[in-house]
Amino acid sequence: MRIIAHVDMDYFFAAVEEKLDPSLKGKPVVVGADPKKGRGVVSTANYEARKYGIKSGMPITRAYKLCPQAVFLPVRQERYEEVSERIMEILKKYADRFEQISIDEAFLDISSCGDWDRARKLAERIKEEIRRKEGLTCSIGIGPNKLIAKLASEAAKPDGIKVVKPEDIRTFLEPLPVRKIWGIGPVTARLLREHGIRTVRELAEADLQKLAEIFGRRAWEIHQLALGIDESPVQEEWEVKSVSREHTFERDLEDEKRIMEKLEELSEDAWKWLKENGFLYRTVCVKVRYSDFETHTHQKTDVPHSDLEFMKERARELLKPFLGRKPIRLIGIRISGLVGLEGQKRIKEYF
Ligand code: DCP
Ligand code: CA
Ligand code: CA
Repeated sequence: MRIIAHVDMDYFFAAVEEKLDPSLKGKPVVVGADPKKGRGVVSTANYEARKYGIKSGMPITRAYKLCPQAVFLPVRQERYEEVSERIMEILKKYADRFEQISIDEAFLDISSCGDWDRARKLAERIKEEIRRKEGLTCSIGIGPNKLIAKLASEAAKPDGIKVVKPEDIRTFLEPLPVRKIWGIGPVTARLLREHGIRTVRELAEADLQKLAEIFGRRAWEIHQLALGIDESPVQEEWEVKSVSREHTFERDLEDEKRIMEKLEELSEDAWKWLKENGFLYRTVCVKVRYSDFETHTHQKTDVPHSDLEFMKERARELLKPFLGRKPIRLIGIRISGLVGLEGQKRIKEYF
Protein backbone atom coordinates (compact mmCIF):
# COMPACT_ATOMS: atom_id res chain seq x y z
CA MET A 1 0.00 0.00 0.00
CA ARG A 2 1.21 3.47 -0.85
CA ILE A 3 1.09 6.29 1.69
CA ILE A 4 1.70 9.75 0.27
CA ALA A 5 1.99 13.00 2.17
CA HIS A 6 1.66 16.48 0.73
CA VAL A 7 3.18 19.31 2.76
CA ASP A 8 2.25 22.92 2.00
CA MET A 9 3.44 25.92 4.00
CA ASP A 10 0.76 28.27 5.35
CA TYR A 11 0.59 31.77 3.75
CA PHE A 12 4.24 31.25 2.97
CA PHE A 13 5.75 34.61 1.88
CA ALA A 14 3.76 36.52 4.50
CA ALA A 15 4.61 33.95 7.16
CA VAL A 16 8.34 34.39 6.47
CA GLU A 17 7.94 38.16 6.76
CA GLU A 18 6.08 37.74 10.08
CA LYS A 19 8.82 35.50 11.34
CA LEU A 20 11.49 38.09 10.50
CA ASP A 21 9.48 40.96 11.99
CA PRO A 22 7.36 39.72 14.89
CA SER A 23 5.69 43.12 15.22
CA LEU A 24 3.64 42.13 12.16
CA LYS A 25 1.89 39.29 14.02
CA GLY A 26 -1.83 39.87 14.32
CA LYS A 27 -1.86 42.59 11.67
CA PRO A 28 -3.10 42.09 8.14
CA VAL A 29 -0.02 41.60 5.92
CA VAL A 30 0.01 41.71 2.13
CA VAL A 31 3.11 40.72 0.15
CA GLY A 32 3.20 41.91 -3.44
CA ALA A 33 3.53 44.96 -5.62
CA ASP A 34 3.62 48.49 -4.20
CA PRO A 35 0.01 49.76 -3.95
CA LYS A 36 1.23 53.34 -4.42
CA LYS A 37 2.64 52.45 -7.83
CA GLY A 38 -0.76 51.20 -8.85
CA ARG A 39 0.30 48.20 -10.87
CA GLY A 40 1.01 44.58 -10.07
CA VAL A 41 -0.65 41.95 -7.96
CA VAL A 42 -0.83 40.36 -4.54
CA SER A 43 1.62 37.49 -4.11
CA THR A 44 0.04 36.37 -0.91
CA ALA A 45 -1.63 37.68 2.22
CA ASN A 46 -1.75 36.37 5.77
CA TYR A 47 -5.01 35.10 7.22
CA GLU A 48 -5.86 38.44 8.88
CA ALA A 49 -5.69 40.12 5.47
CA ARG A 50 -7.66 37.30 3.84
CA LYS A 51 -10.56 38.15 6.17
CA TYR A 52 -10.96 41.30 4.06
CA GLY A 53 -11.20 39.21 0.91
CA ILE A 54 -7.60 39.74 -0.21
CA LYS A 55 -6.26 36.87 -2.33
CA SER A 56 -3.16 35.86 -4.31
CA GLY A 57 -3.19 37.20 -7.84
CA MET A 58 -5.58 40.07 -7.10
CA PRO A 59 -4.58 43.54 -8.36
CA ILE A 60 -2.72 45.28 -5.58
CA THR A 61 -4.91 48.39 -5.92
CA ARG A 62 -7.96 46.30 -5.17
CA ALA A 63 -6.28 44.83 -2.11
CA TYR A 64 -5.52 48.35 -0.97
CA LYS A 65 -9.16 49.35 -1.31
CA LEU A 66 -10.28 46.30 0.63
CA CYS A 67 -7.87 46.95 3.50
CA PRO A 68 -5.85 50.19 3.38
CA GLN A 69 -4.57 49.69 6.93
CA ALA A 70 -2.81 46.44 5.99
CA VAL A 71 0.97 46.29 6.00
CA PHE A 72 2.09 46.10 2.37
CA LEU A 73 5.49 44.50 1.78
CA PRO A 74 7.51 43.93 -1.38
CA VAL A 75 8.31 40.42 -2.60
CA ARG A 76 11.72 39.47 -1.27
CA GLN A 77 12.24 36.26 -3.17
CA GLU A 78 15.74 35.43 -1.86
CA ARG A 79 14.47 35.35 1.71
CA TYR A 80 11.71 32.91 0.84
CA GLU A 81 14.04 30.74 -1.22
CA GLU A 82 16.49 30.49 1.64
CA VAL A 83 13.79 29.38 4.06
CA SER A 84 12.32 27.08 1.44
CA GLU A 85 15.65 25.30 0.98
CA ARG A 86 15.96 24.64 4.69
CA ILE A 87 12.41 23.36 4.91
CA MET A 88 12.93 21.02 1.98
CA GLU A 89 16.02 19.62 3.71
CA ILE A 90 13.88 18.87 6.76
CA LEU A 91 11.18 17.20 4.67
CA LYS A 92 13.61 15.05 2.69
CA LYS A 93 14.76 13.32 5.84
CA TYR A 94 11.31 11.92 6.42
CA ALA A 95 10.63 10.67 2.92
CA ASP A 96 11.31 7.38 1.16
CA ARG A 97 10.96 9.39 -2.02
CA PHE A 98 10.74 13.15 -2.25
CA GLU A 99 9.42 15.55 -4.86
CA GLN A 100 9.40 19.30 -4.42
CA ILE A 101 6.69 20.84 -6.58
CA SER A 102 6.94 24.53 -5.74
CA ILE A 103 8.70 26.92 -3.42
CA ASP A 104 6.49 25.91 -0.50
CA GLU A 105 5.22 22.41 -1.15
CA ALA A 106 6.38 18.87 -1.67
CA PHE A 107 5.18 15.31 -1.93
CA LEU A 108 6.69 12.70 0.35
CA ASP A 109 6.28 9.02 -0.28
CA ILE A 110 6.07 7.68 3.26
CA SER A 111 4.84 4.19 2.45
CA SER A 112 7.42 2.66 4.76
CA CYS A 113 5.37 3.99 7.70
CA GLY A 114 3.21 0.95 7.04
CA ASP A 115 -0.07 2.28 8.41
CA TRP A 116 -2.15 5.44 8.68
CA ASP A 117 -1.63 5.99 12.40
CA ARG A 118 2.11 5.99 12.00
CA ALA A 119 1.79 8.25 8.99
CA ARG A 120 -0.14 10.76 11.10
CA LYS A 121 2.51 10.58 13.84
CA LEU A 122 5.17 11.25 11.25
CA ALA A 123 3.24 14.29 10.02
CA GLU A 124 3.08 15.58 13.62
CA ARG A 125 6.83 15.22 13.88
CA ILE A 126 7.40 17.05 10.62
CA LYS A 127 5.19 19.94 11.71
CA GLU A 128 6.92 20.05 15.06
CA GLU A 129 10.39 20.21 13.51
CA ILE A 130 9.41 22.97 11.09
CA ARG A 131 7.80 24.94 13.91
CA ARG A 132 10.83 24.54 16.17
CA LYS A 133 13.50 25.28 13.56
CA GLU A 134 11.79 27.85 11.37
CA GLY A 135 8.92 29.14 13.49
CA LEU A 136 6.49 28.42 10.66
CA THR A 137 3.33 26.37 10.28
CA CYS A 138 2.34 24.10 7.46
CA SER A 139 -0.52 21.83 6.56
CA ILE A 140 -0.13 18.17 5.72
CA GLY A 141 -2.45 15.94 3.77
CA ILE A 142 -2.03 12.17 3.76
CA GLY A 143 -3.63 9.72 1.38
CA PRO A 144 -3.08 6.70 -0.82
CA ASN A 145 -1.96 8.84 -3.77
CA LYS A 146 -0.76 12.31 -4.76
CA LEU A 147 -4.15 13.64 -5.79
CA ILE A 148 -5.79 12.76 -2.48
CA ALA A 149 -2.78 13.93 -0.45
CA LYS A 150 -2.78 17.32 -2.15
CA LEU A 151 -6.50 17.85 -1.72
CA ALA A 152 -6.21 16.70 1.90
CA SER A 153 -3.52 19.27 2.73
CA GLU A 154 -5.77 21.96 1.33
CA ALA A 155 -8.60 20.72 3.52
CA ALA A 156 -6.26 20.73 6.51
CA LYS A 157 -5.37 24.43 6.15
CA PRO A 158 -4.19 26.20 8.18
CA ASP A 159 -1.80 24.39 10.51
CA GLY A 160 -3.54 21.03 10.30
CA ILE A 161 -3.19 17.39 9.35
CA LYS A 162 -5.78 15.46 7.38
CA VAL A 163 -5.59 11.76 6.70
CA VAL A 164 -7.83 10.33 3.98
CA LYS A 165 -7.73 6.55 4.00
CA PRO A 166 -8.85 4.53 0.98
CA GLU A 167 -12.25 3.85 2.56
CA ASP A 168 -12.77 7.61 3.10
CA ILE A 169 -11.94 8.67 -0.46
CA ARG A 170 -15.52 8.75 -1.73
CA THR A 171 -16.95 10.85 1.08
CA PHE A 172 -13.96 13.17 0.89
CA LEU A 173 -13.85 13.60 -2.85
CA GLU A 174 -17.44 13.51 -4.04
CA PRO A 175 -18.72 16.84 -2.71
CA LEU A 176 -15.74 18.80 -4.08
CA PRO A 177 -16.20 20.96 -7.18
CA VAL A 178 -14.76 19.46 -10.38
CA ARG A 179 -12.02 22.07 -10.69
CA LYS A 180 -10.23 20.46 -7.74
CA ILE A 181 -9.29 17.61 -10.07
CA TRP A 182 -5.90 17.96 -11.76
CA GLY A 183 -6.18 19.14 -15.31
CA ILE A 184 -9.57 20.79 -14.91
CA GLY A 185 -9.18 24.54 -15.21
CA PRO A 186 -11.87 27.21 -15.23
CA VAL A 187 -12.64 26.72 -18.94
CA THR A 188 -13.20 22.98 -18.68
CA ALA A 189 -15.15 23.49 -15.45
CA ARG A 190 -17.52 25.82 -17.31
CA LEU A 191 -17.89 23.31 -20.10
CA LEU A 192 -18.72 20.58 -17.62
CA ARG A 193 -21.25 22.83 -15.92
CA GLU A 194 -23.03 23.17 -19.23
CA HIS A 195 -23.34 19.40 -19.17
CA GLY A 196 -24.75 19.54 -15.66
CA ILE A 197 -21.52 18.28 -14.06
CA ARG A 198 -20.49 20.36 -11.08
CA THR A 199 -19.15 18.04 -8.41
CA VAL A 200 -16.58 15.29 -8.47
CA ARG A 201 -19.41 12.90 -7.73
CA GLU A 202 -21.23 13.95 -10.88
CA LEU A 203 -18.00 13.59 -12.82
CA ALA A 204 -17.40 10.12 -11.42
CA GLU A 205 -20.92 9.06 -12.38
CA ALA A 206 -20.83 10.63 -15.83
CA ASP A 207 -20.97 8.52 -18.95
CA LEU A 208 -17.48 7.93 -20.32
CA GLN A 209 -18.73 8.39 -23.86
CA LYS A 210 -19.97 11.86 -22.94
CA LEU A 211 -16.71 12.70 -21.20
CA ALA A 212 -14.80 11.66 -24.30
CA GLU A 213 -16.68 14.33 -26.23
CA ILE A 214 -15.47 16.93 -23.76
CA PHE A 215 -11.96 15.72 -22.96
CA GLY A 216 -11.00 13.64 -25.94
CA ARG A 217 -8.25 11.20 -25.07
CA ARG A 218 -7.91 12.59 -21.55
CA ALA A 219 -11.42 11.42 -20.62
CA TRP A 220 -10.36 8.12 -19.12
CA GLU A 221 -7.60 9.67 -17.03
CA ILE A 222 -9.85 12.41 -15.71
CA HIS A 223 -12.57 9.92 -14.90
CA GLN A 224 -10.05 7.84 -12.99
CA LEU A 225 -9.02 10.90 -11.00
CA ALA A 226 -12.66 11.61 -10.19
CA LEU A 227 -12.80 8.11 -8.73
CA GLY A 228 -9.77 8.98 -6.61
CA ILE A 229 -7.45 6.77 -8.63
CA ASP A 230 -4.03 8.26 -9.31
CA GLU A 231 -0.99 6.11 -9.81
CA SER A 232 1.53 8.84 -10.57
CA PRO A 233 4.69 8.23 -8.57
CA VAL A 234 6.48 10.63 -6.29
CA GLN A 235 9.23 11.64 -8.66
CA GLU A 236 12.65 12.19 -7.19
CA GLU A 237 14.30 15.46 -8.15
CA TRP A 238 15.47 15.70 -11.75
CA GLU A 239 19.10 14.89 -11.78
CA VAL A 240 21.36 17.66 -12.99
CA LYS A 241 23.46 15.92 -15.59
CA SER A 242 25.98 18.52 -16.63
CA VAL A 243 27.00 22.15 -16.62
CA SER A 244 28.28 23.81 -19.75
CA ARG A 245 29.66 27.16 -20.74
CA GLU A 246 30.59 28.35 -24.20
CA HIS A 247 31.79 31.47 -25.92
CA THR A 248 31.62 32.72 -29.47
CA PHE A 249 34.46 35.06 -30.34
CA GLU A 250 33.59 38.39 -31.87
CA ARG A 251 36.04 37.64 -34.63
CA ASP A 252 37.30 34.17 -35.53
CA LEU A 253 40.51 33.66 -33.64
CA GLU A 254 43.84 31.95 -34.18
CA ASP A 255 45.72 33.39 -31.22
CA GLU A 256 46.29 30.24 -29.15
CA LYS A 257 47.00 32.14 -25.97
CA ARG A 258 43.73 34.04 -26.10
CA ILE A 259 41.78 30.89 -26.91
CA MET A 260 43.34 29.09 -23.95
CA GLU A 261 42.63 32.04 -21.68
CA LYS A 262 38.98 32.00 -22.71
CA LEU A 263 38.75 28.29 -22.08
CA GLU A 264 40.19 28.75 -18.60
CA GLU A 265 37.67 31.48 -17.92
CA LEU A 266 34.84 29.20 -18.98
CA SER A 267 36.28 26.44 -16.79
CA GLU A 268 36.29 28.78 -13.82
CA ASP A 269 32.67 29.66 -14.47
CA ALA A 270 31.59 26.06 -14.65
CA TRP A 271 33.64 25.19 -11.61
CA LYS A 272 32.03 27.96 -9.56
CA TRP A 273 28.63 26.55 -10.36
CA LEU A 274 29.74 23.08 -9.25
CA LYS A 275 31.15 24.50 -6.05
CA GLU A 276 28.00 26.44 -5.24
CA ASN A 277 25.83 23.43 -5.90
CA GLY A 278 28.04 20.95 -4.10
CA PHE A 279 29.00 18.69 -7.00
CA LEU A 280 32.15 16.77 -7.79
CA TYR A 281 32.82 16.09 -11.46
CA ARG A 282 34.22 13.22 -13.45
CA THR A 283 34.07 14.22 -17.09
CA VAL A 284 35.50 17.23 -18.88
CA CYS A 285 34.46 17.81 -22.48
CA VAL A 286 35.79 20.52 -24.75
CA LYS A 287 33.99 21.77 -27.82
CA VAL A 288 35.57 23.61 -30.72
CA ARG A 289 33.83 25.19 -33.69
CA TYR A 290 35.96 26.47 -36.56
CA SER A 291 35.18 29.46 -38.74
CA ASP A 292 33.63 27.11 -41.33
CA PHE A 293 31.35 25.66 -38.62
CA GLU A 294 33.13 22.32 -38.52
CA THR A 295 32.61 21.28 -34.91
CA HIS A 296 34.43 18.83 -32.67
CA THR A 297 34.09 17.66 -29.09
CA HIS A 298 36.62 15.73 -27.12
CA GLN A 299 36.25 14.43 -23.59
CA LYS A 300 37.92 12.51 -20.83
CA THR A 301 36.60 10.90 -17.66
CA ASP A 302 38.43 10.43 -14.38
CA VAL A 303 37.61 9.58 -10.80
CA PRO A 304 35.53 12.31 -9.09
CA HIS A 305 37.42 15.57 -8.68
CA SER A 306 36.62 18.85 -7.00
CA ASP A 307 39.50 21.11 -7.94
CA LEU A 308 39.72 23.80 -10.55
CA GLU A 309 43.37 23.30 -11.51
CA PHE A 310 42.74 19.74 -12.57
CA MET A 311 39.76 20.85 -14.65
CA LYS A 312 41.78 23.56 -16.39
CA GLU A 313 44.60 21.21 -17.14
CA ARG A 314 42.26 18.62 -18.59
CA ALA A 315 40.60 21.30 -20.70
CA ARG A 316 43.94 22.55 -22.06
CA GLU A 317 45.02 19.05 -22.86
CA LEU A 318 41.75 18.32 -24.68
CA LEU A 319 41.86 21.55 -26.65
CA LYS A 320 45.46 21.32 -27.74
CA PRO A 321 45.08 19.00 -30.75
CA PHE A 322 42.49 21.36 -32.25
CA LEU A 323 44.73 24.42 -32.21
CA GLY A 324 46.74 25.68 -35.16
CA ARG A 325 44.48 24.25 -37.86
CA LYS A 326 41.90 26.89 -38.76
CA PRO A 327 40.53 30.03 -37.15
CA ILE A 328 38.24 29.22 -34.24
CA ARG A 329 34.76 30.64 -33.93
CA LEU A 330 33.55 29.12 -30.68
CA ILE A 331 34.88 27.17 -27.76
CA GLY A 332 32.99 25.54 -24.95
CA ILE A 333 33.36 23.28 -21.98
CA ARG A 334 30.91 20.77 -20.58
CA ILE A 335 31.41 19.17 -17.19
CA SER A 336 29.45 16.02 -16.50
CA GLY A 337 29.57 12.85 -14.46
CA LEU A 338 28.42 14.99 -11.57
CA VAL A 339 28.39 13.53 -8.11
CA GLY A 340 26.00 15.27 -5.73
CA LEU A 341 26.09 15.44 -1.94
CA GLU A 342 24.22 12.15 -1.57
CA GLY A 343 26.75 10.38 -3.74
CA GLN A 344 29.64 11.97 -1.86
CA LYS A 345 28.21 10.67 1.39
CA ARG A 346 28.04 7.22 -0.15
CA ILE A 347 31.63 7.50 -1.36
CA LYS A 348 32.77 8.46 2.16
CA GLU A 349 30.85 5.58 3.69
CA TYR A 350 32.40 3.23 1.18
CA PHE A 351 36.01 4.17 1.90
N1 DCP B 1 2.48 33.08 -4.87
C1 DCP B 1 2.57 34.18 -5.72
N2 DCP B 1 1.55 34.45 -6.60
C2 DCP B 1 0.44 33.66 -6.65
C3 DCP B 1 0.34 32.54 -5.80
C4 DCP B 1 1.39 32.29 -4.91
O1 DCP B 1 3.58 34.89 -5.69
N3 DCP B 1 -0.56 33.95 -7.50
C5 DCP B 1 3.58 32.82 -3.91
C6 DCP B 1 3.27 33.47 -2.59
C7 DCP B 1 2.86 32.34 -1.69
C8 DCP B 1 3.63 31.17 -2.27
O2 DCP B 1 3.75 31.44 -3.66
O3 DCP B 1 3.18 32.59 -0.34
C9 DCP B 1 2.94 29.85 -2.05
O4 DCP B 1 1.68 29.85 -2.68
P1 DCP B 1 0.43 29.12 -2.08
O5 DCP B 1 -0.57 28.98 -3.16
O6 DCP B 1 0.85 27.87 -1.39
O7 DCP B 1 -0.20 30.14 -1.03
P2 DCP B 1 0.24 30.54 0.42
O8 DCP B 1 1.32 29.67 0.96
O9 DCP B 1 0.55 31.98 0.45
O10 DCP B 1 -1.09 30.33 1.25
P3 DCP B 1 -1.78 28.97 1.76
O11 DCP B 1 -1.69 29.01 3.26
O12 DCP B 1 -3.18 29.07 1.30
O13 DCP B 1 -1.03 27.84 1.15
CA1 CA C 1 1.19 27.44 0.78
CA1 CA D 1 1.79 25.99 -2.36
